Formats: sequence, structure tokens, C-alpha cells
Amino acid sequence: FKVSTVSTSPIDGQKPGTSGLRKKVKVFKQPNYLENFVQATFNALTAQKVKGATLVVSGDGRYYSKDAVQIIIKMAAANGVRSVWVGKNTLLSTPAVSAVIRERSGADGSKATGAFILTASHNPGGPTEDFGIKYNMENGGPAPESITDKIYENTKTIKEYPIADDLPNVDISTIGVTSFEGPDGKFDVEVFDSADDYVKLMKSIFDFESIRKLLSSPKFTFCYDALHGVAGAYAHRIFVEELGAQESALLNCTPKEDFGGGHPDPNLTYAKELVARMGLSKSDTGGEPPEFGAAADGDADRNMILGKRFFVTPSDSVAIIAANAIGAIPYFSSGLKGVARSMPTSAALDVVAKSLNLKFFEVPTGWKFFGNLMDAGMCSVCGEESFGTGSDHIREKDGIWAVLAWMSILAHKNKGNIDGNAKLVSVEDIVRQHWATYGRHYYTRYDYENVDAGKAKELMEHLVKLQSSIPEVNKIVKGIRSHVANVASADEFEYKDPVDGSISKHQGIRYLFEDGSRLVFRLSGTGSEGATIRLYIEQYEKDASKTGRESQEALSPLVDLALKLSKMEEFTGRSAPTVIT
Ligand code: VG1
Ligand code: CO
Repeated sequence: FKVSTVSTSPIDGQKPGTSGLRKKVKVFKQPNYLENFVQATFNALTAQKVKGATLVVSGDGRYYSKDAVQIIIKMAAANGVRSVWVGKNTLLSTPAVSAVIRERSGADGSKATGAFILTASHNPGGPTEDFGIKYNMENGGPAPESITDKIYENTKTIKEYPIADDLPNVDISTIGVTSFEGPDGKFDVEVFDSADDYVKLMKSIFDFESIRKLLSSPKFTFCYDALHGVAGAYAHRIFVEELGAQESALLNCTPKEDFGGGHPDPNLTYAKELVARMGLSKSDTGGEPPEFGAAADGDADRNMILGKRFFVTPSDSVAIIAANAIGAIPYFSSGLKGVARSMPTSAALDVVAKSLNLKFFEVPTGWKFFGNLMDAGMCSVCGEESFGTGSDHIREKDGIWAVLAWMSILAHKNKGNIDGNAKLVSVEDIVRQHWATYGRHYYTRYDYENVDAGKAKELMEHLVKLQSSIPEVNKIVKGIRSHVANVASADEFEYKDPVDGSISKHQGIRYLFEDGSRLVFRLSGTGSEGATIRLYIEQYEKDASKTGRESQEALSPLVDLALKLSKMEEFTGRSAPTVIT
């Protein structure tokens, strides 16, 4: 192939957000839009990460992925990349990409040093919906801010990019290596099975035999909803083929370009079918719900965990996994190096860390902040309130891993109950037992999606201004709800990375109350239109006799306070959030 140089000019708005660049497909389809971003990324990397390197390119298979993959292959070839690895049909979950970078060896024994992940995660897909792209590094984790800042700077000055435009499109539906000859020598495209490397890694972490025993017991019933995302490609292999679940346990497990027209976000609002099956909705599907249910987002890095008629808050889920990991999961048998959560995630994990005497870290929202801690051997298990849970087996959150972690805990607790007539310890039993031991963090998140960006900014500025006088804040608080505790402090969260000393500012506005309650306000960094305001509300209850309340009811005074303090309706014109989790 030949390399030609295309002249281009900068395009506005290519700043990577919390997790890469996410825009409407029609934005990505503009001339040079994808190309500029890809070249800006190549130019942000050191030469040896490009010339002669091996890169992974794949994603959740959403609409436009098949075109994007061919463009990136041609640009990689022109930039002197030696090999591009593509999961069959462009499918690789985000955690599988991370695993492939860390674990896989190519046909020629090479290792990958990075990846372009093609996903907009939980955002809808299709011609009128979202596409996305992000770059991951050789540790398998998202590029740190130092790199994403450089990428953004490059997008503002880009003048040209090289492309091998005479390279034929590669058949990405067939496993195998296609070789080309270019000015720098050989260039290979290797198409491989999307699940093999990931399945192998999961088998090295969990005791599949004990999970299989649980899943094949007639007493244990299970349901998994991939929401038409890429998780389906792994669910068949792992839950059905490896662990013996029934085929009928899988819902929406054939990956689709448009996620069946749905919103591939595993929460009580969007995972409707699963929620109904688990006996958690008004339109109950009838019949006895399964013992255990779970869902994933489009790129399978998120998870929702459900018991029979029971919802597990993600903040509780990571705390429960941390509290039970050592006995239940072979990977952790020699202990946990430490645990970490994102700032808005509830303090349930803090209580476990304290009681088990574990190192603990609080980082800004977004998985990239956990990577440094893990690389430095300081953290084993981490999680976010946004349905993200994971460990240092890779450098992304991992939806299927979280389900296997829960299955392991269930299998461990039920070792003596699987055979015979004994009743199984349920998901709900495990959570209630956890609350009785550690106390409960009542928790909810209100999302106001697609609000006017200017108004959202004004609301945030209003909240920052309020913070300058705590006595003033408390006067307002008492005026709204006299029984709520006093605000002890308020700030904008700032993080200093303990490994490399880098500082991240403006990571969310916090109001911290004397009784441990918290209100947190943030603007989303993953949306593609307007602004999304996230309001996180948390209250700690230590008294075991008071941990069984309905969450929305327990939190209603704090919710009321948060809405009035922030003047939510006044700024946004919204009397209710779009989504409550
Ligand atoms: C959201 C979540 C954050 C998560 C991020 C990426 O970001 O809040 O916790 O890490 O999505 O997840 P934001 O900036 O919109 O609040 V995913 O599954 O979209 O890669
Ligand atoms: Co995701």
C-alpha cells in the first residue's frame, strides 16, 4: 500500500470526557472528524508506541464501528503501526480490551501497547444516536489526563494526517491474519475470537467449579440481561457453556448495532425486562422471580446486581465484594492490597476498609484514576456508584467479573445448602447481614439529563458561591429542614494522585454533614448533548434496627434540602429528574 497525506483543519469540541470522546454519529461522520481525533492520539503518543507497535481496535459493536475500524486500520498502517488486532466483528467488551492488552500474545508472539476502544458505553446507539472512541495505554487502562489533555491540544492544531487509502477493507468477520506490504515493511491485521482471552482470565480468578455447582442446582435460578450490548458475546460462553446456566437465563444477549433501540444502561429505569422478571416492577411478569439477576451496559464494563425482588445499590455491592472476597474468590486468597472508590460513591466501602484494616483511597469519578493505584500495588478492589465494579486483574471496570464475584460469594455462603432441603442464603440475606454488621448507607442519585449547558453551569456556580460561608449555608438548611444535621464543611473535590503527584481539580461540589450525610453535585463528562447534572445523596445509619427502611423514604428530607439548596427547578426548569438510581 501507499501512504497519502490528507490536509485537514482543527474541529471544535474534541475534548475527551470522563471516558473518551462521545458524540452523535452524524458528528463523527463529518469529514475528517474521526481521522483528526485518531491522528491527534497518535501524535500524543511516544514514537515507539506507534512505529512498529501492535494496537487493539474494537468495541461494543455499535453503529458506525465497522466503518470506524477500517478507517483506523488504514491510518495505523500509514503511521507505521506493525499490527492491528480486531475482535471478530469488531466486538470486544471494554474489560476484554483491557485483558487483551495485558494478557494476549499475537500470532507472531507480539504484545499490544494500546487500544482504540470504540464505544459510547451506556449511551444509546444507531444512526441518530451516539458513537465514541477512547484510547487505552499499555497497562490496559484509559489514558491518563496528561495524555487526554495532549490529545485535545493536538486536535486544536492538526493540519494533516497520513492514511493508506488504497488498502482494501479487511474482512473482520473471519478469524485470521491478513498481511500487507507498505513503505515501512509488513503490516498485519489479526482478527481473533472476542471471548477467548477474557474467558481464560476469568477462569484464573474464580473457582468455576463451585459456581457451576450453584448454577446447576435447581434451587438456584438466574437471569442475565446484556441489553443487546457486547456482554452477550461473553454471557453465552461463560454463563451457559462454562457454568451450565440455562439458555433461557439470558435476556437480550445477541449484540445489536442499535441496542434494540434501547438505552443500554443497567439500572432500574432502563433494564426494564430484567427488572420485571426479578419482581421489581409494577408490570410484574408473574411467576416466581429468579434468585439472582444482573445486567450490563453497552460495552459490558457496568453491572447491576439484583436479588429476588431486591435491588443492590452499586455502592453496597463493592463494599460487600470487598468484605467477602478473601474467602470466596481464589484470586484474593492472599488478601487485598487496598480498596478504592470514586468520590460520589457512598462510604459503605470506607467502613469495610476500616474494619478490615485495609488501605483506602477516594478518587475522582472515572476509572482512569484507579489505574495508578493498581499499577503501584496499592489497590485490589474498587468501585463507583454508577454501576462500576472491578479489581486489579485488569485496568477497567468489569461487568461480568462483578457478576462472577457475586456468584462466588453466593456459592461460598451456600456451600452446605446446595444439596438437600436447606434454604439458600439469598442476595437479600447477604445485603441485610452486611448492613447489620457495618451499618447502612442510604443512597440515591438524581440525574437531570440534557439540561441547558449554561443553566447547569450557573447552578454549579451558585453552589460554589454558597460554600464560602458555612454559617450562611446552615441558616438556609435549618430554614428548609430543621431536623437535618448541620453542614460541617463544603468544598470542591480536588485529588492529588498519591503515585505520580498529579492534581485534578473541580471534581464535584460536596456538602458534608456532621452526621456523615453528604450531598454531591457534578456535571457529567460522558454526555453528547447539553449538560447532565448529577446529584448524589447519602445518609449513614449505624443503628441495626433502623437499616431496613425504604431508601427513597429515608432520604426524602435530604433530597428536599438538596433541591432547594441548589435551586434545581429554578435553574433547570425541571420539577423531576430524568433518572433516579
Ligand atoms: C459516568 C459515571 C462514571 C463512569 C463514567 C464512564 O461519568 O458517572 O462513574 O466512570 O460514566 O462509565 P459521568 O462523567 O457521566 O458522570 V462508562 O460505562 O460510560 O465507560
Ligand atoms: Co460502559
